[in-house]
Formats: sequence, structure tokens, C-alpha cells
Amino acid sequence: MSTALLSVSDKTGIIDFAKELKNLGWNIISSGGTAKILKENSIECREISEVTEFPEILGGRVKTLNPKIHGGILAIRNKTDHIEQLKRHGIGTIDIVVVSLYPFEAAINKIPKPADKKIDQNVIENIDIGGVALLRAAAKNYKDVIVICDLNDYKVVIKNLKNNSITEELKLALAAKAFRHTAYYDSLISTYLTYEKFPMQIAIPLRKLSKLRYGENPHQEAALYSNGIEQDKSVVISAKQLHGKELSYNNYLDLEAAWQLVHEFNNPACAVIKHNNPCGCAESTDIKDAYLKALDCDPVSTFGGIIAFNKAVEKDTAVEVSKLFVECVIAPDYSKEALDILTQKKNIRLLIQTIPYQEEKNSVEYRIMSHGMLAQDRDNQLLNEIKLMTKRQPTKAESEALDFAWKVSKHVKSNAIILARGTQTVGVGAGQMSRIDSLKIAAEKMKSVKHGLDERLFPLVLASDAFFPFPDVVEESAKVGVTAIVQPGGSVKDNESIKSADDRNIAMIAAGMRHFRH
Ligand code: 93A
Repeated sequence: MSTALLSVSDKTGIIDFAKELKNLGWNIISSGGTAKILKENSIECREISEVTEFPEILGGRVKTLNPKIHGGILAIRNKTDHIEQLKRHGIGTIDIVVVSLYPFEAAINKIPKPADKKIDQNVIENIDIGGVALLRAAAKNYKDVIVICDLNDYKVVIKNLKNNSITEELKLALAAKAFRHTAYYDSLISTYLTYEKFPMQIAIPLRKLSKLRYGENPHQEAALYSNGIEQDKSVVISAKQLHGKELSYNNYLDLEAAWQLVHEFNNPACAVIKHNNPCGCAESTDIKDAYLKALDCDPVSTFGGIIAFNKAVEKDTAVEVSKLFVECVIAPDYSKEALDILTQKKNIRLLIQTIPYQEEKNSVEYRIMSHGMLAQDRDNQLLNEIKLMTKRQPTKAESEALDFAWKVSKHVKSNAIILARGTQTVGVGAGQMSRIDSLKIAAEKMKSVKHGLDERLFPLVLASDAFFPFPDVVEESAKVGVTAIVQPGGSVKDNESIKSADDRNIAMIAAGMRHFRH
């Protein structure tokens, strides 16, 4: 007769599973709580403590950690020496190990690590030791032992036991899953206990949430992961999908970019993203106006874009949005009328905010490379110290526009050039290898649309994400009508750019901080 060891915190499905094992003629041994529920359901089993002839001690901290258990799991069955040793010590083999670990994840969810970084003792008690050892032992000896760490696998194992069709392939798959499971479990623990931002060994718990239809292109496989505790897809982008087709890989990327940009602003704002870059952004006194102004920057590129709002979408805005083909809309809320209008469009994906946006000051960004990873703080700052570079100071109207454009520049791929009037982008040049090319593109965009803004009330300003190594950007800016510039400053040739600006009566300020985005 074969023996199964059942030790489960989550007891869902364990009765049926144990009954099936019994019907197939298996012996069952179980830890205290699991044995209790089995016995209550008239399923015969032996308690671990009977097998080990040692009681559970330290309030359950030591239950299964015993050579009589681990010997029975780890013995290689076709090794005479191993089997002889088992006999000598009166140890029986264990052929199936079923463990559901202490709910560490649920424990941190209940008591998140507070700001004072105090570690909670209840969370510590939920660190499973013996269960993890059982899973690892069984998984190591997968050729002889079936290991189950996920109750969703009960069915497949029973089915194969019944058909006498347990294969090595299945056992290997279950073993690999067990190691993934314990690795994930340990990474959650280490993350909970870690205060350093960049520990020597980073263990990021990653939970696969779902497969995506494809990656950036249809021939690329792709999947969505959350950074640990979160099990719901909506947490990854802080928003729940209310309507429309499944989000694609590119949708996720662009939603993230749009959401971050629109949260630079306190007043009603709208950001339109295409391929991770803003093709329009505006801040206004009302959300519909912000949308129309954002759209006005580059109506052609907005086609098929991702639109983010930082305030609730009302009917009048929904009417406007519904005139256009857009992939996704994300907003903190929608009025009922707005939803009625937008949900009539089959192809639009609507998302509503579920988690308040907080710029997570301490969060870290990761970029995966072929054989490693880069990690850095998020770019969550804006200005160091503004310094006037030129003789002329920006006017009030210029200052307002510069402040707006500078915020947008942080969210544009380098080299980034933003042309703005008031709190509205009128040209965006993104992702060019030369800054002057970005300016030329931004200027072309601007010229291609009739903005109809009063140019005296809304002077044209320029923001650049990085400094000017040469005065060429200033010279070119003057040609397109720019009257004020914000840039980080700090080039060895700043003097040349300043002289060029002074000669053209351009006001230029240094933000003292760079916003590369690669
Ligand atoms: O505290 S433990 O790390 N010490 C152990 O020796 C041990 N053995 C199994 N926790 C241990 N377990 C865990 O107990 C299992 O992983 C499972 O989560 C739980 C089942 O306990 P019970 O059967 O008493 O409900």
C-alpha cells in the first residue's frame, strides 16, 4: 500500500481528494489540523505525531520536521542502500505529498508593513517552514514522489492514479511547480523583511496573472504579471476594465504612460498617448476643454490612441470622445450618461480607477535585459531649482506655459521637445536621436494644425528634457516663434545657448534637473 502525506492550510477540496485516495487503497498521514478534518469526515488517517512518535511542539512550529517523514520522502526507491536504511530506522516511504502552505500572503494583506517598518509577529508566524521543506523534499525526489502544492492539481492526479497513467513528465511538471511556488513564497517573505531599496540579491515576487493574446506583435507570446501580492489584473494598472475587448500588451504599456502623465496635474487634464509618447496633453478648467485641447495638438496621431483623464468623464466629454476611434479611455470615474454613450462603441476599452494614484516615491523600476536586469528609482521629481539663464525673465504667461511643458517633457521619450501655448501642447517631438530633429518634428506638428490661439495671450514656449550641447536648438526655436525656453542647463556650452537666446530676446530658465526617458 502506498502512503500519502496531507498537510494543508487551505482545506478546500481536501476531503474529496482524500476520499478518492482511500478508494484507491492509499494510506493517509496528516498533520494535526488536517487529520482532524479528515477524521471528522470519517476518513481514516494517521497523525504525523503517531508516525514520528514525537508530538507537535512549539505551538505547531515543529510538526513534520522529522527524519521519519523526510526519510520516507527523500529515499531513492531503487537504491538498495536507501531502502535498507529506511528499514533499519523503521521508516515507511511516502509517495504523495500534498501541502498548502501557511497563508503568508493573506497575512501581509491583512497587516501591510506600516510606515514605521515594524514587522508584525502574526506575519512572522505565517512563515511556513515545515511545509516548504516537505514540498522541496518531494519535488527533489520527483521520480518517486508526486508533489502537489496547488489544490487545482487534485483532479489531474486522481484521474491519472485511477488510470494508472502517472507519467514522469507529470511528476516533473508538478515538481517544477512546487519549486516555483516555494521560490515565490520566499520572495514574498524576503520582500516583506527587506528595507533596502537595492538589496544585494533582489527577489521580486512575480505572479503570473494571465496570458496575453500576444506581445508587441502577433508573433510574440506574452503574459501579464503582478509584482506579488496582487491577484487581480486591475491592480497592475490601478484600474478596472468596464467595457471592451481584452487589454493588449501595448494597451497596458500605453495606459501606464497615460496614467502617469495625467497625474502630473491638479486641474482637469487629459493626455493622449500613442506608442508610449504623448501626442497631446492639456490642463484646463474643465475636462472637456482639456480633451479638446489635447486632441488639437495632433488630431491625426490621436486616431487609435489611449486617453487618460484625471477627473471624472461627464456626458459632454463622452460625446466628444465617441466621435473618434480610440483604443482605451482611463479615468477616475464616469457619469452614467457618459458610460451609456461610450459603451455603445464596441471597440473602445473603458477603464475606471480602482486605486488612488500615489506617486510611489520609493518604488523601483526594472528593465529586463538578455542576461540580467537594470533597476532604478522612478523619475518622480520635477525641478531642482529654477535659475534664470537669460537677461529677460519669462512673462507670467510664459511661466505658466513653461511649467506645463516641463511636466509633459518628463513623459516624452528622449530626445524630447515640447512646444506649448498656455497649458496645451501644440507640438511634440519624441524619441529622436538628435534634439534638433525632435524640435523640427514638434514644429512641423504645430504648423500642421490651425490652433487659433491668441498668440499674444498664449506665447509659444519650449521644454527640452535635457540640456543643449550647442546653440542650434535656440536658433531653430526662434525661427518657429518660441519666446521662452525651459531646459535643465549644465552644458559646458551653456554660454553659447544663452547668448543666442539673449540675441533673440528669448527668456530661458534652467530647471536644474534632467528627464531622460529611454
Ligand atoms: O510551522 S511549520 O513550519 N512547521 C512544520 O513542521 C510544518 N509542517 C507542516 N508548519 C508546518 N506545516 C504546515 O502546517 C503546512 O504547510 C500546512 O500549511 C499546515 C497544516 O497544518 P494543519 O494540518 O495542522 O492544519
